[in-house]
Amino acid sequence: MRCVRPTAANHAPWRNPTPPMRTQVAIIGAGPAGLVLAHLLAQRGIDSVVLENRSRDYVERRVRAGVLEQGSVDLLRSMGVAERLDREGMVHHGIELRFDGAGHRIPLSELTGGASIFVYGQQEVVKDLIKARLDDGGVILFEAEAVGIEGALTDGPVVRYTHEGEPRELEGQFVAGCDGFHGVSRGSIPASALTVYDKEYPFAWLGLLAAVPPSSEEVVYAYHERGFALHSMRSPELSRLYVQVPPDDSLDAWPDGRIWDELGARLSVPGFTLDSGPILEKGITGMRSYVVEPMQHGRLFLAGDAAHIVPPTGAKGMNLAIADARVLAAALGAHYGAGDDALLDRYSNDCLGRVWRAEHFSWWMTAMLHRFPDDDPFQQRLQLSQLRYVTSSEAASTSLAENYVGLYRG
Ligand code: FAS
Ligand code: PHB
Repeated sequence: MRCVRPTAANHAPWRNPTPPMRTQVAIIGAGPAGLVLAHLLAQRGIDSVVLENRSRDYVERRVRAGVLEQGSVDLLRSMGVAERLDREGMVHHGIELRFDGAGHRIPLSELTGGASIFVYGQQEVVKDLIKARLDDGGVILFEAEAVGIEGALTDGPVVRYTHEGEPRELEGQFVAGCDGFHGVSRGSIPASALTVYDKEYPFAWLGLLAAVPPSSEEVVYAYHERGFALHSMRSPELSRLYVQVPPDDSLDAWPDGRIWDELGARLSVPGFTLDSGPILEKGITGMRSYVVEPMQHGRLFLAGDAAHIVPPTGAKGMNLAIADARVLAAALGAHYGAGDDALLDRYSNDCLGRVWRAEHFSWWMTAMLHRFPDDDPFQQRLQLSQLRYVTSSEAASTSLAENYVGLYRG
């Protein structure tokens, strides 16, 4: 069934001044989850419409995640949307942990039979996916805010949304809630139908994008008595860095000079110089672990941040979103291709094993690398002992490496 645009023939004027649009899968959200899903569905001949409440320019400029797992890159390549990623993305074979005034490299590829990570900004992934969908004639409505979902327990759920100031309806046979943590999908499910697992951390990350070549070739995580810091990058000309701050901190308290001084102190090891430069963008992001179970309710399926959040210390958020979309696309493919709903019925279970593994790894990396406001010398000794073990034991560093590059591939 192709997307049915309203016409005089299918218009029911008594229902709504603007006739509803119809599609097979209504997707809320044009982030990694929604866009990967739309593309994978189209490859299976399944029609979808994506509703995105922000403008195209906004979503393509929003600086967020930066690390793609091997499995995510392999999927994007199989989708035919990785040409620019392969040209501009940076392949990394290791990361560095810094503590006790020294750097310790974790050789990711060596420890995982050759798997790598790819540093390529989330906004670049979003740009590539939007272009591919629109080039293929896909339907993405920007500045279209979903305001409610009705009939999730029927075989004809309806998404109410506003577009160009007008109330509208999108009728689907399924709804994919890919609208992130603050979207409308999860909230449309009765609380009695869900179990929420939620943990907030007593710190946040101040993230910045700077027009300065990276001072390290690989991603660096630093445990320091002043707090955590992270050195990453987006290109040979652009650095992406983060510094741990109190959860209620404000950008007003962080003029550029203070940011560079603090990063320099926390990343300092002999022989290392942190080059500073113009800061193009900065923001403070809270740290949270969150999972909702199940990730489905009738014909409404949650994917990505709509269903789960991880602290970014494990670089998992975007990768989890992409992996959920892959599972949901296969399940919908089985429904439409073979009338088989077994994969749809177990979508949530098929996702949650991977989700909880990433939740644990992200929590583990966060607990090991951050200074906690209520920690004490004993806690700090435990963290240092763990860091020394992880960087000196092949078994322990292999465990970190296989989680970091991603345990689930294909
Ligand atoms: P997204 O939030 O990416 O996309 C949801 C989309 O739905 C958005 O475009 C939103 O505008 C839209 N939407 C919301 N409500 C809607 C409505 N009612 N109607 C229509 N559309 C609606 N992860 C990492 O791995 N590493 C990082 O460094 C990292 N940094 C981050 C920094 C910030 C500031 C944030 C907020 C997140 C960060 N993340 C990071 C996590 C992030 O990358 C997410 O995991 C990833 O974007 C998840 O993708 P989606 O599930 O598609 O959700
Ligand atoms: C990033 O490059 O934005 C990045 C890298 C590693 C992380 C989080 C963010 O753990």
